Amino acid sequence: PQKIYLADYTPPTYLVEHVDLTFRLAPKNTRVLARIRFVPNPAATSRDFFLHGELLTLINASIDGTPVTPTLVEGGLSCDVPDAPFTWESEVEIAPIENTALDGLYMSDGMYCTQCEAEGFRRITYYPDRPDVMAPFTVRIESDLPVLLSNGNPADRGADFAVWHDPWPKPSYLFALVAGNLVAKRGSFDTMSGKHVDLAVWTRPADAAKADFAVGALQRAMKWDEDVYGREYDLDVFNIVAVSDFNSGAMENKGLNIFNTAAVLASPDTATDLDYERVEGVIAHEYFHNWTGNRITCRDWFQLSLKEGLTVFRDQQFTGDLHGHATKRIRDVIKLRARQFREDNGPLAHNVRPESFVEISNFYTGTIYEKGAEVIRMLRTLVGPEAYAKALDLYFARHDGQAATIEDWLQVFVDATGRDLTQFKRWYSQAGTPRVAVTEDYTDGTLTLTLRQTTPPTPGQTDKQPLVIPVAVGLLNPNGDEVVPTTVLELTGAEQTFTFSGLASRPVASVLRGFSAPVILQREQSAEELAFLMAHDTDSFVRWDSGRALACQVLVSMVRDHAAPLPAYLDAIAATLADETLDPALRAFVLDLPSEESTAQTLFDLGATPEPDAIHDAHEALKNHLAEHMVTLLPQVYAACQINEAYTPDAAQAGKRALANAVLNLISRNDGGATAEMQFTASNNMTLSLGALHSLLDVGQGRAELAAFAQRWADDRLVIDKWFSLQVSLAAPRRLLAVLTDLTGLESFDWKNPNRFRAVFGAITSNPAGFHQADGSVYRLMADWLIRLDSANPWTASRLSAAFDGWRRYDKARQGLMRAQIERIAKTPAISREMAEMVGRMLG
Ligand code: B3K
Ligand code: ZN
Repeated sequence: PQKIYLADYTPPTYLVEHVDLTFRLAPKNTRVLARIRFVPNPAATSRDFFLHGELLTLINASIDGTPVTPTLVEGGLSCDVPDAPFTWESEVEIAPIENTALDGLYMSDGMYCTQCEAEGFRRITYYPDRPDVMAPFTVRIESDLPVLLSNGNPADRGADFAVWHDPWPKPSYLFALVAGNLVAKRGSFDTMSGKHVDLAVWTRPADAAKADFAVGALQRAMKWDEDVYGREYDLDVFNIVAVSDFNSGAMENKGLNIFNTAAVLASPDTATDLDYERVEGVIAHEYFHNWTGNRITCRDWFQLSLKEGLTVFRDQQFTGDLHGHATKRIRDVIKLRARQFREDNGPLAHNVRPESFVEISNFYTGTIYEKGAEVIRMLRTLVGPEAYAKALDLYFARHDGQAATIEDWLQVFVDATGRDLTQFKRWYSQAGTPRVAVTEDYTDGTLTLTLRQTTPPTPGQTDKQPLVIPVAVGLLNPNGDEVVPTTVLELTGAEQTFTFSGLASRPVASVLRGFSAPVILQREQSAEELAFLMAHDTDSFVRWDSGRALACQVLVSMVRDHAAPLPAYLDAIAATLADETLDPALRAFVLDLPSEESTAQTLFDLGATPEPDAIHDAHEALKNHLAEHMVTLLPQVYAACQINEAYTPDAAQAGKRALANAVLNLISRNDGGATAEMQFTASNNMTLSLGALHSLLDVGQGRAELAAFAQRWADDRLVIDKWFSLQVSLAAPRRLLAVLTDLTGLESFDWKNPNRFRAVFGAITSNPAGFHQADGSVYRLMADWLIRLDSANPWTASRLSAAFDGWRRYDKARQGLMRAQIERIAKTPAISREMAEMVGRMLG
């Protein structure tokens, strides 16, 4: 497949002044009429005229009213055009009902909807489908469906048509259209300058009751962006539409966000507390894109993190401000380590700004999103919050209405702060997770910390340069008092020392507070010191992470040396759990053990070959030890977490429920699931129901409850997705193949629906011992299904193929079995470009 390079960027030859589209909707033969005003781009180096187009039937085309016969080539058309402004008109036919890729215009539950990012607009009409071509759009939709929506403001409405006008120049990837039988949950927002905005969240009639929360979340996001970033909304309406068939979480189309139902609908009995937090976070994320993405967009897709990293950072700040920074940070770090560190440590590692790709759709990754956000967080830490705000103001003032680059982004920081960011920029061009080794020496009242950074080689990048790494450090006295408050050390060299003098006694250093940089800390710490930090650090992140580090040590020695868990660890966990001054949500996190996947990576980093069954057994054994060690404490904590008030998803209640569920999981190991059964029966919300079900399955119980759950929620697809997922992720490893075979044989396994497919095959990665069955049977089944899905929906299939990315970590036999499956996918005739690129990189 053809690679595209950042270095080959050339400006568009023609710009677009205005776009007029008319849609005559019909499932098998929708007609799209386009009228586009082109003007020569003075910055262009040629006058070649090329329009992207895929899966389109061209009916006719004209230039300034004169019919033309363009040359159709793969991926689009070219045509002789004037070296002066002209009007291009075309009519094409498309078949939305046949669009199973869910890219472009497609149908879901009888409604029409679109997904254009990154390159879906070319499946709707011929167009320069690249983000640096920005234009205002007018859209006319002809259909007798009751609700007809597009971007911008409503301009006209008749019995069987609607016209929308979007005055803000936008790239084609932000185009959207929706038509269907939908109902609205409405609200409004008055902006900081007094503009009234009508808000609506559109759903299928059956889902109407689940849209209330989304309206409130949108209002909170609009207010926060005004208060914190000074950003005001810029249209008369803001519409959100919920769609059941959707490849990603949601899409920030101008004024018309389209959402996966999973990321917008919520009600207490069907959504968990985490679902609520996710819904609010995704709504905020898509809303924040209005400025960071839409008003200022990306010059080309290599700059994707310009909008995604920044918008993720903004949504993280938002959720932290609303619900508490401590828990939000821990959750984000868990996700970063699981998703991005894994990617960075394997064959799919890539830069925050890639330099080449075959399919941009393969780069909606943890690195572009979450590492991109970490890079911005570090920048803010380095320059400080005031300078950050000043730089952002400059960014909005200077680049509004433009398609910008990472260089533009960094330049506003240089101009606002005078700081040289040459070395910092390496975060964008160097892949891999840096390791920071910490050693310490204490002599005569002076503590010397030596920090050494190294980044392991990644595909195509063997030579790594030192990065600018902000390492936040604090020092504690042996009695637990803080003697040196948080100080940010700037590590710029390969090795550097930092000293703290005038100390009365040897302190305990708390390092990487708040997870100040996306690095792996390498530090020899005794169990006593980690337990001390767990009990005393003023930084909640280090408190939690010390518990993690200790758990990691314990698990490694259990797997490698068949050791019993350290009593110091069990005592530290019990002490934390019993500490009623600690936020329940933080106590719940302390019970959340590292995943089996992360233990595998730790062992691999230590030079061992991870053995999935042994790791699984060690994790189970550790949970049993914890349960036994805290046999009297657990029911006390559980009792203290019970809530009598009506359900709300707020942080206080959610924290208690998280702790109740975490404790219940251990209690079930002592009582065989009796308490979990009671919780399941008594529960009136999804958080506690699912928590109970989880605990029951974990101890080999729960068959009756699973059946009751399936029956009760048979008509609720999002809840049934959870039902599928839970059974896959919690299946006993040796039973996983049978479970998968049963589940995929059910009539309700609608494999073309991305949520359903992900519920089953996306959950496999959380059951590594099941996935890595020694006979390779699960590898084979997974590959079969990836090949099948790829023929219908390459985007979702190629993303899930990353399940195989860790294949080189395992023993020779498993490597051979996985490799054989990856190669089988690669050799399948008619495999998509997306999938071909992914398997190619994994074999790499
Ligand atoms: N920008 C979209 C990503 C869509 C993925 C397209 N294949 C969602 C988001 O990041 O907000
Ligand atoms: Zn985004």
